[in-house]
Amino acid sequence: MGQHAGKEDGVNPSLTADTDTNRTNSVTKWNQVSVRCAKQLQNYSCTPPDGRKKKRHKMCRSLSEDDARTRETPPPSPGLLAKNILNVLITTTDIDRENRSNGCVQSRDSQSGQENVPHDVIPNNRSSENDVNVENNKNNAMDAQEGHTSAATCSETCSEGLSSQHPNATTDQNARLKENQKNEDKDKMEDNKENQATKKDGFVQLSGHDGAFAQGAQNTILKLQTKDGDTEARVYERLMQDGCREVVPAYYGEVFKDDKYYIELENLLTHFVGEVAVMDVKVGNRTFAEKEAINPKLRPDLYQKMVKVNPKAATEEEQKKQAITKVRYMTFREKESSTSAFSFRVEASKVPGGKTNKDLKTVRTWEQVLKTLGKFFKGHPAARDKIVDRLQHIREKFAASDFFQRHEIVGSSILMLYDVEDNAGAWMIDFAKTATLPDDVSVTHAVPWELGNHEDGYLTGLDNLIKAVKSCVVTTLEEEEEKVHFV
Ligand code: I3P
Repeated sequence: MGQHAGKEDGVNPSLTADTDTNRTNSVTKWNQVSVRCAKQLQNYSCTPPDGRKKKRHKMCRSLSEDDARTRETPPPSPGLLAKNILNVLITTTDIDRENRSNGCVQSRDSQSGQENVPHDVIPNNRSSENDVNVENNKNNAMDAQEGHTSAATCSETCSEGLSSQHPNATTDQNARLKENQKNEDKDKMEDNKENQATKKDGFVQLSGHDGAFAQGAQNTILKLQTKDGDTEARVYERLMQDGCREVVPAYYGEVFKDDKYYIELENLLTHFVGEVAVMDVKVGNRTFAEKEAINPKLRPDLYQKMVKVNPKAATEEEQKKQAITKVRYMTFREKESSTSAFSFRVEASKVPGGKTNKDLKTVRTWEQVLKTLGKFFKGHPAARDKIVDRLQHIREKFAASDFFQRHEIVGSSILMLYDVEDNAGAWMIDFAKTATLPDDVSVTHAVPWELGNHEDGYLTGLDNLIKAVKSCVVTTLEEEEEKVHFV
């Protein structure tokens, strides 16, 4: 499923090194899948697999590995069709274009250029004084998006020309051609791998750490939890009791499988038919936990990631140390992207027939954001309209939620999906860094963050996202077809 798999950082203070050791020992003996279903909390008792679970798993049940459970299909969200997961993996080529276009509305008013940001877009007032010139990278990112749907055609054409050495080329040119050929082949292999993974696994992983998801039961996916954290499981448990329940994937409990802890979630693809377009948007003006803001640990890996995005970003001191702190990296990412200005950013997207596009780290201006969204909804204005309605619904639910009044939401995403029939939906996901507020703190979710105020800018980001989705230019399918005829 196209869930963003943010790595869980929340450390449960009740877990000690000892309990972890106990757990590792018992884990090896425990070759079964253990599941605790939220619904069944009151009904089971079992021997927990380890110390950690002793506290958490008052009740759970064991299932053999091949016990193919079938969850009840969760109640479909308004306007969505609940479909069997198997259908999801079949590419629908026979599209009823006539029907689809009937539901289309004309493109709405467009916005171009950051200067033209609508007056009612809520700015994030955080300082941008360290902004650096990243025109090249931005352009690269936009180019990459442009090539998104046509990448396969392009690479076929190019690789034909590159497959043999050109007789008139210099040695250097030939070496470059060879290198390009190698890269093309690598890209193709990765595409194949990705498509195979999608078909085999029944879900699309847009972002997050590799291997963060596994296939669950028929209508579910498993999301990996880190060994020391159960934050996300606790959050989902509480959300299942909250007014926001219907705007997050249904939660079915914790699963222990192949020596790893997972949470079992509704597979959102089951609401759709054929290949699905998926976009992951990280919402909020802060992407790191408060404790990370004061962590002085220097990380060479993050330095490397930073200079890859922008080779000019490192200060002299950072260049000497070849390492930066996590907060430096995360704020760098916020400023390079639209997070600093608009409190949301597109993390990744995938449209039918295209490969996952993660090259979006420098999509920063309002114009770039609108262009990215416009490409995502290309040919599907009706789906866009439904998503606008759904985002507004999420906003209402969020604002009225008891849970979100008492929590800061960091690193959480909204997943937007639609299919060939213009079924469309959006859900809040990724709660690994969601934290309960200290008793004496309350948040508005709509003002800039300062250390200690726990603000996350979630509502600001959501409001801006709604405006952006509403105002991006989305072509109709007919317009797309006309373009093809005239090329
Ligand atoms: C990563 C991304 C992840 C973050 C990870 C970053 O950067 O922000 O959300 O994990 O930190 O490296 P990028 O998107 O540029 O790849 P958390 O959400 O767990 O903080 P990490 O390197 O500490 O895992």
